[in-house]
Amino acid sequence: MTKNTNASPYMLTTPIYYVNAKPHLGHAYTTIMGDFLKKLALIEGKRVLFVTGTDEHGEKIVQKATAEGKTPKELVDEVSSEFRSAWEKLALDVDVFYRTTQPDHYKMVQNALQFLKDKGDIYFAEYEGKYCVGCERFRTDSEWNEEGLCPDHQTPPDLRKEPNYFFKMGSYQKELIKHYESNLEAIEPSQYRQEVLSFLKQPLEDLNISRPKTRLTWGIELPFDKDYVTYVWFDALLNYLGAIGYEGGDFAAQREFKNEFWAESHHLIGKDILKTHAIYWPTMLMGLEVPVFKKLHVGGFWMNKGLKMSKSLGNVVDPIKVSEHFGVDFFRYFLLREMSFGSDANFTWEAFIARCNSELANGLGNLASRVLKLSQKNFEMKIPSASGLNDQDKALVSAMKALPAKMAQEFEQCRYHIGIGHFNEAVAECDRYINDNKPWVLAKDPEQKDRLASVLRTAMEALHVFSIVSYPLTPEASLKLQEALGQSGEIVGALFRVDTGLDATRSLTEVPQLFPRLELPDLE
Ligand code: ME8
Repeated sequence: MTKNTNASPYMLTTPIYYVNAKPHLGHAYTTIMGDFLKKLALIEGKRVLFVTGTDEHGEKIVQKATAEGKTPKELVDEVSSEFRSAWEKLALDVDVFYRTTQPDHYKMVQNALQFLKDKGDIYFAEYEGKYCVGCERFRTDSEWNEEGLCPDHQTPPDLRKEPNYFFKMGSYQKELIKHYESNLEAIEPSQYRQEVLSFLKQPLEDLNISRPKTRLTWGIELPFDKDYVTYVWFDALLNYLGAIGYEGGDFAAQREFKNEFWAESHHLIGKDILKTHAIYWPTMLMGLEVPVFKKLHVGGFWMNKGLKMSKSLGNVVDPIKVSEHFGVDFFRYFLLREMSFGSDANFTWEAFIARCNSELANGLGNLASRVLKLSQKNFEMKIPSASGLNDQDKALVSAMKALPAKMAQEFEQCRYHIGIGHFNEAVAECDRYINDNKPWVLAKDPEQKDRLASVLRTAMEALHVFSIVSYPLTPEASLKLQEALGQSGEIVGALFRVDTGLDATRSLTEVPQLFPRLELPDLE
């Protein structure tokens, strides 16, 4: 990979996940989406910083550790490394794996708190509210369902009354509304921006940002009161700045490179944590005098039999087992293609197998194998040169060259599944071209050798485009295809090669099987 320091920066983050249970399909989806967006930015030639990590403080971590007879430290070390290794097994290209128990994080959070305290944004007061330990936050009266339960965790509220420290979140309400009203793309899909703006019609309360040590000691001690630790969300959200080296305190005075990534910061989250990211986080940034992040990308839930897949409900699919059984490409393809980003989707094995077989095995897999085998057989291992292209050939080549822009148009609107649909339609168009031109018939007639060369070269140009645009989607198969075509496999800026076309001085290599047909797994 070449390092182009002039390339435009792009920062992507996932939530940092709680370590009270091992990673499941929902976490994998968000991290895969991050890796997909990273790879898209890479082929566009950007310089990307992809951040994920683990959220290791708070009450539910202590509850889990106690239940398992471990210290919180033992639990967080163990589960954090499971997350790290899960992303390695899924071949996700993470740049920073951030842990909220790393020592520099403690210092940064304490500096940030002191900065806010010194400017008068933090005060001490009595508080009474209804807490959800699963969400690790107080929910307002309207945020409990008809049975009085947390809609995400199906648990009753814990009534709490105690003195605590507060961040003057309410004082930033007007500025926040103005920010969302003037930045129409700050939260996508747009229904979530509407949801936030309508929530902001109510007066915004201040944020309780501490827990007395009599209740909880597992956290970051407040720099101005040793009897309190920092509220877990206040500590966790700051990871996004910690990942680019923020030290707390005066952001503008700290090193230049941070602002560069921060100005292009994209947070990927699930809709369960919209409020903490769309309200708590930007007001914290305003208090800290740091520019608000560029964009929130809000995903829906993966459901299993009508319920959100979640560790507390125990209905989760293990992403490692799926990808060990089927390979990472099929798994990520299905997740990215099946879900309309922002809405909920169901995970079923039937849908998984059906999509992978009909769209990958029968799609690009079959096409690549047909075209490459015919080329190898009839032109040895050379890329055939086309002596003359007819209108149909030219139309196919130009349709393929237009494909990346067509996909990008959908991706920009978060319609990833539709962009991927355009990819499948382009493969189908190329299939039709092959069926119309019947290269296997041309191959039997020596007088048609030139026409055969033109047809196969046209189809190989299409395969070349597919090998590049499929990199974010199915990276292993993309690289195999580039290798089979004898092409470089250089990723950064690879989209530029769509216009230049195949490097015909290279020779083909063995035809790989890109996507074997899948069978329904034995669910036992
Ligand atoms: O909320 N479908 O961590 P968490 C889709 N530590 N995505 C899902 C999902 C599902 N069924 N279940 C989980 C936390 N996710 C905090 C975040 S960030 C400063 C702190 C994904 O372990 C989705 O991205 O509960 C969701 O927002 C995230 O996992 C919640 O992970």
